[in-house]
Amino acid sequence: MVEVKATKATHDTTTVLSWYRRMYEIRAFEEHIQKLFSKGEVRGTTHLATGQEAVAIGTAEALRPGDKVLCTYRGHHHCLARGMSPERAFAEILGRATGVCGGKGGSMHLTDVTKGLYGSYAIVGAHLPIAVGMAWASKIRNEQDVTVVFFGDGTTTIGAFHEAVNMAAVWSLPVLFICENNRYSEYTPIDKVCPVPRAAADRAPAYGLDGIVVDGNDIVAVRDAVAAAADRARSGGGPAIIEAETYRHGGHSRADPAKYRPQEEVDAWLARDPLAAAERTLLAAGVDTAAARAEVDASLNAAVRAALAAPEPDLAAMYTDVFAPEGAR
Ligand SMILES: Cc1ncc(C[n+]2csc(CCOP(=O)(O)OP(=O)(O)O)c2C)c(N)n1
Repeated sequence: MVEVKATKATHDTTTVLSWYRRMYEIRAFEEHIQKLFSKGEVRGTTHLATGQEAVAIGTAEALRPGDKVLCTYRGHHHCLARGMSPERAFAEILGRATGVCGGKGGSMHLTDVTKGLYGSYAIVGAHLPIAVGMAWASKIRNEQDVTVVFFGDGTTTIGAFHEAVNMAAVWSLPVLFICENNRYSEYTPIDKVCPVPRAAADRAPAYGLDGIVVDGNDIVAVRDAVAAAADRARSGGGPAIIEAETYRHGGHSRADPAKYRPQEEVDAWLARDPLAAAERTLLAAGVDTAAARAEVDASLNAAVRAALAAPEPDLAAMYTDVFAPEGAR
């Protein structure tokens, strides 16, 4: 087991402010989604990642433009961190034609290959073998890209996780399995269904890998762990399993009030909120954060207005993008 500790080094306030701004954008984006959902504007459901923003920003900081990312239905933060346009993400979640998938994917299926985002997947574990296939393609083509696949702790109890990690390890593929351990698989605490304390990292040795554990609420620790694993993977060192310990502040989905969680647990994790921590660092250094928030708020408000004003997809769009004979676009 390798634990990547948070670095004690201080970072210049410009860098911390940029991380704060990006985490705040994700948080505010999801607050808009929650409001739109309450007004009945979002069809189906939506899964928020409030509290998990540092995993997304830390990973995005470590990746190169050509690297590929796959995530789950809880993926707004990964998509925004990787550069998806908030306006097109809003439009997608609102089912508008200007959305990243033409309004046909919704909250659980955000995708934008121009930003290296190869899909959000609602079937638990289904995307892990896909990520392995993508990493295999990179290896065959002699490309230097790594494929990153995010999943939750609950996913480690599904067969596809074990098949994917096994094949990636045997073929030494450049794929990073990043488990966002937010301690719950829907409404079930992970320790009720998983026999080891670290759902992903403790299982890594069974596949000949080191289990890497990192504080998922610390951008620097996440960035360093991912950067080291990516460097190794690019030079033929094979896959890595990184378990980022974090917490979702809310329920599993918008329909879940999350009453099953002990209040002390919630309070302890709220005290470790990565956004609030970045703000404390900045305020202690005398940096005002209000201007950054105002700027983000103004741009997100405009993005929501534009998305709401956009048309719904044409009925004929139902028959397009069903097959990809020329590959993904
Ligand atoms: C194959 C499959 N089985 C069950 C479900 C229902 N389901 C949706 S989310 C979820 C829990 C996943 O938990 P975890 O992997 O920890 O991800 P998190 O939601 O915490 O990010 C389950 C069982 C599903 N979507 N797909």
